[in-house]
Amino acid sequence: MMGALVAAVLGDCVGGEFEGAEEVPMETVLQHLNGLEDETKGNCVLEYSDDTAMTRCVVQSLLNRSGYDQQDLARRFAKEYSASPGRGYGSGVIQVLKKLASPQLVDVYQPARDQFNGRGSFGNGGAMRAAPFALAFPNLPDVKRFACLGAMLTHSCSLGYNGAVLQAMAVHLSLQGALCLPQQFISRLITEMEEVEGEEEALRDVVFLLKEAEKPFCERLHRVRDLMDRNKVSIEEVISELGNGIAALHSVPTAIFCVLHCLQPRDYLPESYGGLERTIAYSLALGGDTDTIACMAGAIAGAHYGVEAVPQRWMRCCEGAEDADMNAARLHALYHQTSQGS
Ligand code: R7I
Ligand code: MG
Ligand code: MG
Repeated sequence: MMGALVAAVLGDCVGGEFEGAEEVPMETVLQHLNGLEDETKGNCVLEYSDDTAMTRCVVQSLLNRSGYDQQDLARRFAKEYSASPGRGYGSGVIQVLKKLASPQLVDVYQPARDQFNGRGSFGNGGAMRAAPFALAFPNLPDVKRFACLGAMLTHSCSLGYNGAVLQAMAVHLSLQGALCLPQQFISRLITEMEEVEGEEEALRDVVFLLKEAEKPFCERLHRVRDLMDRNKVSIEEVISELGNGIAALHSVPTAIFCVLHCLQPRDYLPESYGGLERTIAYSLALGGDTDTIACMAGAIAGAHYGVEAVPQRWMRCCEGAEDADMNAARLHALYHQTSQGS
């Protein structure tokens, strides 16, 4: 369970180097990762970005309020942004965060609804911070519900908040050991998303939103399954089939694929790497929104492999990794509390 939050921070910190790069040769990725192991460099510090900054707000809010509290979480997002605005936030979400700071605000979901001419953002900012919901609630319906609401504070388009629901579910199932049976894992996600995307509001958004499939996340998850079944898949194919961009639809299924693909050793990755290291390295090699894809893949993989699998040498370099370790333990306690209460 600690693994999920720690590996998410790791993905964000090490992925920051390549965010927005079009193509990243694996060699460059491995060099970057090897650099973290270089003792002579002293204290290397890779700063975390908005992905971790907002995840920390979710963690703190869940802990302080012993559950989901929209007012409290909205206030924390706004406060965090105004304290450190330079963490690389998406250009749209900044407007929301400024409005959330207003003490006159009555409906904390309203600023998100006003984005992009009233359609709401489809960015991956809701999904990138969804992991703590998977850790805090013992049953899947709660995980889905609160991941969705937590995302809607900034992302009111179904393509934005459903990405958060999918990411939180992937982490939650992974925590329960579901990645031991990868085929069943992906099938379960598809079944769950069939239901989520069947909801009326999601359909309306998507139809309005142009050429997407009727159930866009389900369609992408089917592509993940097809790619999984194949022996050899090139990075180019992964990018063209699943995407590596800033939209939740073009990054959450991609992150899930990274984890599944790296369950086995791959000949282009060092033999000394365990699954968690493979997952992060592979996520970076896709280029595009590397910090966020590595952060989300890291959360899912970290839940599966556990905190013991996180390389100490990498962890030492990443701002906020120690905190994540501590916070995950506290969230775990909340989980037990919630499961006994219900
Ligand atoms: O989703 P969001 O919080 O951004 C997260 C990303 C991650 O990669 C972070 O690491 C950080 O780098 O940013 O922020 P938003 O501003 O809501 O969405 C991100 C971007 O997606 C926007 O700036 C837009 O470029 C684009 N976008 C849209 N464009 C047109 N129409 C999101 N929604 C729309 C839309 O509806
Ligand atoms: Mg970021
Ligand atoms: Mg990013």
